[in-house]
Amino acid sequence: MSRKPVIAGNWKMNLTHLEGIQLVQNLAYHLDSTDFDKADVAVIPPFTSLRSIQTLIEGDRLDLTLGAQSCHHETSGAYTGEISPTMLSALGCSWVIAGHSERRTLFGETDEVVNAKVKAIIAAEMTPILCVGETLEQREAGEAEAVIRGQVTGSLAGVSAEQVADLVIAYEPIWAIGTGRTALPSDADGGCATVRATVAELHGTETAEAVRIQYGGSVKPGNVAELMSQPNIDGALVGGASLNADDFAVIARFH
Ligand code: G2H
Repeated sequence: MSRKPVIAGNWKMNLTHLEGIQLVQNLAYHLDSTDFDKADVAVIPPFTSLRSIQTLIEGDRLDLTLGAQSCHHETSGAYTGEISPTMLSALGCSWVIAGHSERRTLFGETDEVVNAKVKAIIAAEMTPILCVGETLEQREAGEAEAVIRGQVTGSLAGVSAEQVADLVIAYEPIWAIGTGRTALPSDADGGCATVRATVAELHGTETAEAVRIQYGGSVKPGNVAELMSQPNIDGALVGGASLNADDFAVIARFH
């Protein structure tokens, strides 16, 4: 089965809304319709930039899609400081990251919390980008596969096969995030293969063949082609390199 790659730029807590507009304008200058035929290309800015970038995408009829970095699982209510999936959907978001390792590590998000978010994102008719991945310590202890399996299983509890087939899962080994230390293509593919095998066990091979699995962790212009040539890798979740329009354009045009 051929799966359309998803190249998504996760800006994390970087860029003001004015800087964000400039980046997207530069990015649009580099990409043309043939690029979007070959890959879904998304920008995932901080909440404060969503409205201005949505306006730019709509006004200039760009093929870029918009995503958010997180959300709360409730639709509305007394949750000071939080943003709901409904609000993100109304802003034109197509994607929402759930369970990024920085959310898991720095903000205590468990598989249970991530699972509630995944369900809420789907209910709001957006696509979750579910992140999983092991720490260096877990990898060195030979626990990587069990950690990946546990996170996929826990984060997708109660999500149907049809819903899983439509989502995106990002395998991001924590030791490769923002460190400049990219996983070897074979290791990256191995992690993505574990994600796919877990989905197959949960929902069958058809679902596993349909789900798109990204690699994330220090993806750069110089390593993207080799990573994307791996059989289980269907795109990239890009952090640092997505903050530079030239670099992100090269990554998005890896094909
Ligand atoms: C992993 C990745 C983006 P970076 O977090 O999600 O970041 O490319 O900076 O390692």
